[in-house]
Amino acid sequence: MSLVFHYAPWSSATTCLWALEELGVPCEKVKVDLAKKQTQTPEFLAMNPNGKVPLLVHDGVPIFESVAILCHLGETFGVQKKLFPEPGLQRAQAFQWLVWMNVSLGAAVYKSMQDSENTPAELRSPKLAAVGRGEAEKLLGMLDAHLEGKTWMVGDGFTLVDVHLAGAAVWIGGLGFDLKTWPRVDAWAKRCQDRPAFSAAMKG
Ligand SMILES: N[C@@H](CCC(=O)N[C@@H](CS)C(=O)NCC(=O)O)C(=O)O
Repeated sequence: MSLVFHYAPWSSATTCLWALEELGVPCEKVKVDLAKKQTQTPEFLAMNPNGKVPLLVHDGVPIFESVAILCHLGETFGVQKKLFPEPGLQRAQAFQWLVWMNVSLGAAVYKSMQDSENTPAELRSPKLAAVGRGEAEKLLGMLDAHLEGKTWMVGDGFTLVDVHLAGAAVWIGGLGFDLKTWPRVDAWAKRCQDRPAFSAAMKG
């Protein structure tokens, strides 16, 4: 079995890196320099025409998109280690929250960045950013309500769903969303980040 993981530190790849640390599966890690446009080389694009990290190559088969990688890692290595639900309704809930993170909360947070310095001046839109911020705050409220009376996102134990969502919470907190506004989110994210695998992944 061979696993090669292409990543950049502090990027969309970080939660997959954290998942790999939690799972403890042997994996070759290849650091990609985004500033040098190393995801746009012919060699990289041949593996991932989407031109982005994360990229996992499992036995020669490339898999891109962080949520797809997390689901694959979870199904393949996580069930036995109790880090991913078995097939069934809890697994459906795991898929639900992982997808929700990227297409709902993640998209709203990206929209809220439309007036930031990272957006080219001609594309900046304070109005769109305000709409995105409102949407993201509403969704963080939804996450807070979900966590009422719960220690972890899905089922009774810590899973890769916690990895992905709590990793995203670090990113969201760094963008000026004060997580203390959502105390259950704040406490759960800290609980997840206390894990040694999180610190290992952050070292990149
Ligand atoms: N939806 C993708 C997003 C991936 C993504 O945007 N990756 C960025 C880093 S955070 C990237 O590789 N950018 C390089 C580029 O666009 O050239 C995922 O979750 O995997």
